[in-house]
Amino acid sequence: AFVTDMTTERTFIMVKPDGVQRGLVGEIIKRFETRGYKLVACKMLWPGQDLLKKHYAELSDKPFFPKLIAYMSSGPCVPMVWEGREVVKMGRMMLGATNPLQSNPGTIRGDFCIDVGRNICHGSDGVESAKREIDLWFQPNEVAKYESHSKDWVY
Ligand code: FUP
Repeated sequence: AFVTDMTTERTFIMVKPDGVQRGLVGEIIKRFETRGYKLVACKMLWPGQDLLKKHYAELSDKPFFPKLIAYMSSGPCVPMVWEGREVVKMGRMMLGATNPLQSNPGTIRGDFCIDVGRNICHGSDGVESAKREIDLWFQPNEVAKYESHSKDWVY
């Protein structure tokens, strides 16, 4: 192998209810897979308000908070953990800006949405928040440890 686990980082990516309803789960997974990142956890879950309020605790004072919680609890989500070199920063870059109208074409939001309140996916904004979010959404035994055959080619 060309690379050790020292360079491996994890991020929390989640397809939001509008992304699930619009059939964009596969498209979003495909972009991370083909980029060379490794999927180590994935499930479908209709999140309750308590979980979402913890997830978005930092935003509880924002005027859009109630609408955000209503939107996010309106249907099933697909939370995932992706692993690979600088995946937190690159995941944000692949998603595009929070506001889809500021997301460049070629990004997930820039290609598939136009409304900040319906921006189809979430990605952790830092290594620390990624750890927090992974622990919030997944049990340790839901995160897989396995060797990816593509590793020697993409790194
Ligand atoms: P992000 O880190 O990209 O998830 O962005 P924020 O944590 O700032 O916002 C979380 C979610 O709140 C966004 F994905 C969409 C929603 N939001 C709004 O609905 N209106 C806003 O003005 C800002 C964010």
